[in-house]
Amino acid sequence: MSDLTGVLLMAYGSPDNIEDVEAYYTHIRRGRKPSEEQLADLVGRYEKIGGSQLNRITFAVAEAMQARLNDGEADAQDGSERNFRVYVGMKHWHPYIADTVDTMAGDGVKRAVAMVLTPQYSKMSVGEYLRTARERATEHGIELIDVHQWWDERGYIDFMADRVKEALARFNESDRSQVHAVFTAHSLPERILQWDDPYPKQLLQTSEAISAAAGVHSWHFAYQSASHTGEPWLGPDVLEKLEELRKSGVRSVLVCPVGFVSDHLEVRYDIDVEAAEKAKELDMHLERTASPNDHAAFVDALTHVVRRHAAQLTGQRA
Ligand code: FEC
Repeated sequence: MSDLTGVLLMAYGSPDNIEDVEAYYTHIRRGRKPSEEQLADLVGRYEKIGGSQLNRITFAVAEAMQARLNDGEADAQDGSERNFRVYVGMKHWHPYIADTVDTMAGDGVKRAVAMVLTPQYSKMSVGEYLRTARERATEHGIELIDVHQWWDERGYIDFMADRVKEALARFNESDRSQVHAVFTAHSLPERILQWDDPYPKQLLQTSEAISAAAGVHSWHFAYQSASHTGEPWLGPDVLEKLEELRKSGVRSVLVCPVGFVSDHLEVRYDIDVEAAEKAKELDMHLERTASPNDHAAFVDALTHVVRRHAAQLTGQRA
C-alpha cells in the first residue's frame, strides 16, 4: 500500500449566499462587523455578478488535481507510487483552513503539501494562509511542505500566454498591433514595502514572462481592488492606469489579472463591471483574458508544482 499524501489546496473563500455576506465580511475584517453602508455596497457587488463562483471552482480544481495526481501514467513516468488526497481549505469561509487540517488528521494524513491558489508570494496574503495551516498541522504532528509561490511554473506561464493570444484575437485585426496589455493583481497596503516583500517584484516578473511568451511588446502593470482602510495601498490602480493610457492615445487594452486564478468577485466585478465601465466612458476597447479556473492545462501545471514539493516529504517513495 502506498503512502497517503495530503494536499491542502487553499483559496480565499466566498459566501455561499447573500445572507452569509455579513458573516464573511466580518471574518475578513478580523471580527469587526462592517457598517450598514459597507455591507450594502458588498451585497450590491455580489448581486450584480449573480454571486461568486470561487468556491465551486476551487472544489472543481481540487477534484481534477486529485485525479491527475493519482494518474497511473504520470506515476509511471517519475517511478513513484503515491496515493494523493486533495483537501480544500478557505481563508475566510467554510471549510476554514484549520478545520480542513483537522479533517486531514482524522483521515490519517501524516504528510502534506500546502499550496495557495494565487501565484505570487506576499507575507500578507500567502504567508497568512501558510501560517494558519502550519499552526494547526503542528498540533496534529502533520509534516507540511509549503509552496511559497508558483508564478514561474512553465506550464502556468504558457497557459496564460495562450489566454493572452486568445484574447488578442478578439480585437479587429487592424487594431491588434496597437493593443496594450495591462496585468493586474490585488493591491495591498503600502507598508508591505517596508518588509522588502517579494510581491511587487514577482508580479512584474510574472507579467514580463507572460508577455515574452505571448509576444506582447506594450505591457503595463496596475493594482486593483484596494480596500478603503485609511492607509495608503499600492498603486497605480487599474482605473487610473486606463485614464493614463487613454491620455497617451491608447484605445485598445487587454486586461490580464495575474494575481487571481478564477472567476470570482474581484475579476467579475472589479474588471468586468468597473474597469469595463471606465473603458466605455473613455471610449476604449477593453478585453480580459479568460481565467484559468479548472482548465485541464492549468491543473496540470499545478500538479507539477505539487509533485515537486511532495518529493521533499520524508517517508515519501520518490
Ligand atoms: O469571490 C469572492 O467572493 C471573493 C473574492 C476575493 C478574492 C480576494 C483576494 C485577495 N484579497 C486580498 C487582500 C485583501 C485585503 C483586504 C481585502 C478585503 C476584501 C473584501 C472582499 C474581498 N477582499 Fe480580498 N479578495 C476577495 C474579496 N482583501 C469582499 C472586503 C470588502 C472590500 O474591501 O472590497 C482588506 C481587509 C481589511 O479590511 O483589513 C488586504 C489579496 C487577495 C489575492 C490573494 C488571494 O486570493 O488570497 C492579497 C479572490
